Amino acid sequence: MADLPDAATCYELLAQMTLIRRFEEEAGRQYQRAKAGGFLHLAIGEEATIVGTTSVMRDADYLIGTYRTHGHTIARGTDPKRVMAELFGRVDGCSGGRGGSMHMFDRERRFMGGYGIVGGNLPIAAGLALASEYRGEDAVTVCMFGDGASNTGNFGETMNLAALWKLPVFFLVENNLYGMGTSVERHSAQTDLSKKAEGYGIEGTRVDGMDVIAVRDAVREGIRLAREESRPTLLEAFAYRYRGHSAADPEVYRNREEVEEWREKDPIETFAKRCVDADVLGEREVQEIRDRAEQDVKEAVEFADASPEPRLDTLYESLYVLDSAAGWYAVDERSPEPHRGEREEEAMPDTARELAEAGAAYGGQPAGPHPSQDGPDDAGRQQAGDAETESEPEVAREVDD
Ligand SMILES: Cc1ncc(C[n+]2csc(CCOP(=O)(O)OP(=O)(O)O)c2C)c(N)n1
Ligand SMILES: [Mg+2]
Repeated sequence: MADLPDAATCYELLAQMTLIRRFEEEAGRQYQRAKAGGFLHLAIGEEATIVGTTSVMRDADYLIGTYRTHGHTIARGTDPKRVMAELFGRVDGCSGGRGGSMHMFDRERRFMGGYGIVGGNLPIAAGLALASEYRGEDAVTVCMFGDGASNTGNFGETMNLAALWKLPVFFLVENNLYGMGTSVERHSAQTDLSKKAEGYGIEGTRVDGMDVIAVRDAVREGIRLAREESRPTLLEAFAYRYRGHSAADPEVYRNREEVEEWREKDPIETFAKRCVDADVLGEREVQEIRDRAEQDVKEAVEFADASPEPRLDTLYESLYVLDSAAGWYAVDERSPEPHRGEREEEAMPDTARELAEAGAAYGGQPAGPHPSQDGPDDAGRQQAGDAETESEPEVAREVDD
């Protein structure tokens, strides 16, 4: 077992893991109370992998993750208040309330998201690393993704280019044994995921992702190789999510005993005990950390509750592509004059509301033809028109993702 670092570092590691755990427990509770919309994926049980990794990153390094990244955002230094406000869809959220649980983002702290597309963050990580190299920055990009993501085409494509171009990137697969309800044995021909990039020239190692110190040491070396030798490597960290894949998971693929077995190895409890047994931290300090986390999370909820919802007339701000939902067609029309949906700031409040309601109602519809298939005008107006005849737009809640 690797040696413990100094007391101040141990305190900080334990404090971060404890805060993330409390934050996510509360996020789950707030979700049940319908304070947070959309999907909610909790990483409870995976805190040592998260904190072990970020604790050896420099401020200038980039981190990019998946849709299970509340903890990663907090560990990167974003105020939990802003993370909770994002879950609540409020203006003070770290993505302005536009992203929600799956799309945390903090450019200032170089946390580059937050992606809902499994494996979608991998090529972006290579792009970030390429940009750093191009600009002569000393930064390393750390890319974290799930075991399921290692099966995507993006994985192979990214590994190939990262190795070929010797990019300053470090890959970490958070192996929590399942991709949704499918175990690694049932979804991957190669179950030793650390070997999965070997054919591309990327070496891999494995680490106990429940041990924050072991993760720190393994990640430190991976980052060093990326920074000093431009050598990308892959680390497989074994961890376990105690909660379901998302808030709507009947968990038929595993039994209670398995979850209990992993709880015995809880990354926070075992680390706290180790620190106390080694006299590096006292019981009093451990309690102080718990109380502080409790208080921070309470304040985060209060802050999020008090933060306003984004103004309706800002609905179309910060959108890159608008033509993905019928009723919200604006940039798929190519003529130069402004079109419906483009000038909400200047529109009368009624127009903004009408557009927002059409879009929200469409969100509750079964998937129909994309507007561009039949021409934006016909299909788009048809869908929006249909929705208007319904008395109450159906609110889309999580069923599956
Ligand atoms: C390209 C793509 N395919 C499928 C999905 C649906 N989906 C969402 S999460 C998930 C499981 C991914 O598992 P893993 O990579 O192990 O990450 P974990 O959820 O365990 O953290 C799937 C299949 C998706 N979001 N994107
Ligand atoms: Mg997984």
